[in-house]
Amino acid sequence: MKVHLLLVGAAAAACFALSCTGASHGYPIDPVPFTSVSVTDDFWGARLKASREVTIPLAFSKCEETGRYTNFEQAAAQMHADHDLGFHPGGYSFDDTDVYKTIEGASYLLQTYPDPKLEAYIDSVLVIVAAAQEPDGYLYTARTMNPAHPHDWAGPERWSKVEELSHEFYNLGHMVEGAIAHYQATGKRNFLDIAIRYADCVCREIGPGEGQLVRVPGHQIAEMALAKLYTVTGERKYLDLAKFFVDRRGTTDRRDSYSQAHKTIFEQDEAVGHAVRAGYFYSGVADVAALTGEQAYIDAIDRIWDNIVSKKLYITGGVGSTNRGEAFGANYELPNATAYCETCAAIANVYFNYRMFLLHGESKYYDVLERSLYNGLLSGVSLDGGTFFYPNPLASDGRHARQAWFGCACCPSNICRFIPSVPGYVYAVKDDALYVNLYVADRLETKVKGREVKLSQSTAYPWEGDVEIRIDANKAGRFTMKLRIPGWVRGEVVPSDLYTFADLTQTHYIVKVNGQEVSSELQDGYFCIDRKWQEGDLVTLHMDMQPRLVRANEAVRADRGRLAVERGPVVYCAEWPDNGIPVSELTLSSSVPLSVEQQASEPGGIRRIHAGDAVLIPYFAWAHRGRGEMAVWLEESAE
Ligand code: FUB
Ligand code: ZN
Repeated sequence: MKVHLLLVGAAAAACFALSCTGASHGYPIDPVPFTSVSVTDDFWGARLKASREVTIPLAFSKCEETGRYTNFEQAAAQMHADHDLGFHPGGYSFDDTDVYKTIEGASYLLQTYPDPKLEAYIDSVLVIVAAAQEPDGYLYTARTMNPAHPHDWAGPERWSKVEELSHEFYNLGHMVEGAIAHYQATGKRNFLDIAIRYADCVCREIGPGEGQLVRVPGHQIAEMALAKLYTVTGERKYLDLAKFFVDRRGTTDRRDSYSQAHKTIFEQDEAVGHAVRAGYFYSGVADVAALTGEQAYIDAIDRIWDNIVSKKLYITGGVGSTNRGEAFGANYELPNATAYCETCAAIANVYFNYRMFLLHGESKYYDVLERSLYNGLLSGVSLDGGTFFYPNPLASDGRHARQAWFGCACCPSNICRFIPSVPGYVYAVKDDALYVNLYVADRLETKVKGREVKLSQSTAYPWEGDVEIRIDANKAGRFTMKLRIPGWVRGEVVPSDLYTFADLTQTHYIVKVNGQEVSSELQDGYFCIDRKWQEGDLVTLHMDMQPRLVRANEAVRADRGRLAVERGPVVYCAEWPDNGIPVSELTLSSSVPLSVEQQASEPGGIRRIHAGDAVLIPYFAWAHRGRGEMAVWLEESAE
């Protein structure tokens, strides 16, 4: 099978980019961009508000306070000086990316909530960034501020340590991602042009040609970013470089599993090494696969996805079990208290599963995406948007607490750019089908078969399993609405035997159109309703949302003899303030009655679960009441 190929220009609606004039993304399924979806949801509305009012202003203030902008100013000053100004490149060699990532998140928000003051602030930051760009486009303050004594990780010359820790290509990747979002949101080219100049510099200096260097990124992300830059500009050289980075990995000087360079991608079948690098790599491979149509890439990421989902995925959707190299562990090595589960790795897992859906159209990828989103990713930021986790362990003896920022700030700045992009994950379109992938109250304006379709979704998901979808306008006539029926309501915890439900509860779902129950065989996990839709048509989906007990595969030693609780897409944990005895002494039996409680005072509509003597709260909401014990997996008792 070949995935369908490039369609230049006319595929505007299909592009990741808003005002895309470049090339199609190449995926058989078209994303519905975040700009087409207005969130009216309590759950995600509160997250977007926290992003706007707290996370993004905080991140910009941290960029100021920690000298991120000073780095650009010093690079500019040194470039124009006739002597060594003696600046010392401290911090991390990728500190520039926090600026780019925060602009990216702010740009998504600007699209939905125009804010001239924020836009002007970003413009002023971009003036500082632009001034640090070398005449040939190179932009990396960790070298430019002191070329004779660059950052310890930078190496003596450009690209000399790019396969190790210089992060020169990582900086490029985040710059391009941020610049494209900014361009889409504002229509301004001031960031995009900076990014294009740096990308052009890399295209000139790196590649298979004579006089070029053969190098691959130490830390991936440039693959995804360059593929996206290709779709925005239509310039083939960016796709060629993305493909070059993918193809040459494992053939250069760097050949280790930490950076997924132990083999070529075509020979890989296991998720290994640094989990963020890995997730970004597999996502970049998916983009290149979509754009080139080469099946060998797809075969490789299919194998790796199977490995993750059957042997390396936490129940929270977190990945990367060990702090040794911030990496994937061995198969079934999923410790709880020492689980690393970096917030960035959960974000990378969402990127990867999203792309797998766009390639294959099966709901199982969204089942994994949703699990990461509502659990291992969301736990990375506090409910108020002001404090963050870097690792997200599944058990704590009380030493964990979210912090307002980190020296290595990859996670908070990734939260900055990810949360505002969530509306872009709700729907997708293919030919005459509209996929409803996430249940989020919103209003959608999109096109199916090239014709306008408007609908509104209302729901109290993830707390309740009832969803209403009303057709507000339809110029597309007949089309198929594909409702994702999540694995959890079909009796499947994850699309593998890594976790299974341990109770005897049967959950059901019911779909009605205009009050009449309809039936359909699921296709690839979707309930398909094919009809000539009229304005006012109402689809309702009811999903039973009983709390469920989960057991891990026996091969997961850390979870042997333990049970966990989840309800709908939300994984629960026991935390110290709610339980009269130490969390480590709480037990669950497979027949324990589970009941749901909602207290009016609970923020964000949170439901607790009572399981015998244990009181449980959503995992993402832990660590809001001071330090103390927490556990997702509780010991199983006989009765
Ligand atoms: O190297 C850049 C980022 O810093 C990685 O993605 C994180 O794991 C942290 O090491
Ligand atoms: Zn991180």
